[in-house]
Amino acid sequence: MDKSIKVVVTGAAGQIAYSLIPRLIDGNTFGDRIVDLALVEIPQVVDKLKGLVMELEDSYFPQMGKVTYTDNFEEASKDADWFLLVGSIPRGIVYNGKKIEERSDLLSINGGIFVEQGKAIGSYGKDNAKILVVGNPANTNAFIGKHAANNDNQLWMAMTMLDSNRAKSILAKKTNNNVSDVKNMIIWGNHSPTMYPDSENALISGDLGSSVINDMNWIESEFIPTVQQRGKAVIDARGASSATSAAKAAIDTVIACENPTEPGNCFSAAIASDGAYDVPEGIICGYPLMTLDDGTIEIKRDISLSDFAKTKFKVSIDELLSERDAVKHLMK
Ligand code: NAX
Repeated sequence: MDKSIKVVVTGAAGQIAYSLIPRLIDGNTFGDRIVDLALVEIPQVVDKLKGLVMELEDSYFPQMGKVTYTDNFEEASKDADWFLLVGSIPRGIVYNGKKIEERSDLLSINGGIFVEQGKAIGSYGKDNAKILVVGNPANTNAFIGKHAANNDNQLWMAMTMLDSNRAKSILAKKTNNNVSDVKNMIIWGNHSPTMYPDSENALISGDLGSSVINDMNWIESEFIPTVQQRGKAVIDARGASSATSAAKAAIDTVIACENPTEPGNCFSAAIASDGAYDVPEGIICGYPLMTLDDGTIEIKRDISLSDFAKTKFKVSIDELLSERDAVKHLMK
């Protein structure tokens, strides 16, 4: 295995990145490999990264390699193995005099960024690069970026691990288990309030959620809406969107991709549909995934969805299709 790895992080001066970046070089995420970091920001704030680099230098991370920062995404992309695309305009901030609450606003503001970044990744990133989009609307940003990259050897993902971790925590509390006893917590569909967190196929201390929780009312009226709305609840409580939990989820996704998945298990992220589970091809959809021994990442295809699950999942697929249609003009 190559002893060094290059990771690009956008939005590097933002709040998620502040929690995320140190974890990339602490030896847990990439083991004993040396990690070169290319940190990217917009021109207005790129100089702030000097301070972050100073802090990284002062932290004694033995796995830290070369750390660079720039506002030039193409330059940062050269030969990168991983791209963590965090940079975007988050919900809740005032942008050009308007409070950004709606996904449609996020789509139009952020979509353009991902065309340029996608082209650079396709041309300059490693041929087997993995790309995790965190910046919202994550699925459709990844859809735009993947199309612009036009390089099918690279793997584009959108993050749903935070939703999965949130759902695990709620199921663990409900069933008096530790959070680590809840596995296979699949998030189907879009990283948005339409996502379907699948309690029925979760494994709770080894048993299927459908057999452990016999309370459809709780699932429908509490569990699902709480997971779907958790991002907003954190914004309301904290006055800022989720940061440390989002950073942890990004790290969890990288670790899940870098290490073979235990037989029978799966992890959550959104990738391009190849028609699996009757999802229209191409849209970036939340699926159960497995990392095989050779490092390939595949959709786990043996999950059975109840009629209830299919109805919920369809709502999210329909939303992804409408987002796809809304960004058609960026897909030339
Ligand atoms: P911050 O506003 O703290 O940081 C975002 C940073 O991105 C800013 O420093 C900004 O200058 C930078 N940026 C904007 N455009 C850029 C570009 N073209 N290239 C490089 N940098 C750029 O936001 P933060 O709280 O860190 O959140 C970042 C994104 O994550 C938001 O879009 C947010 O909605 C999204 N989230 C996604 C989650 C997920 O589960 N997929 C959960 C958490 C979070 O809400």
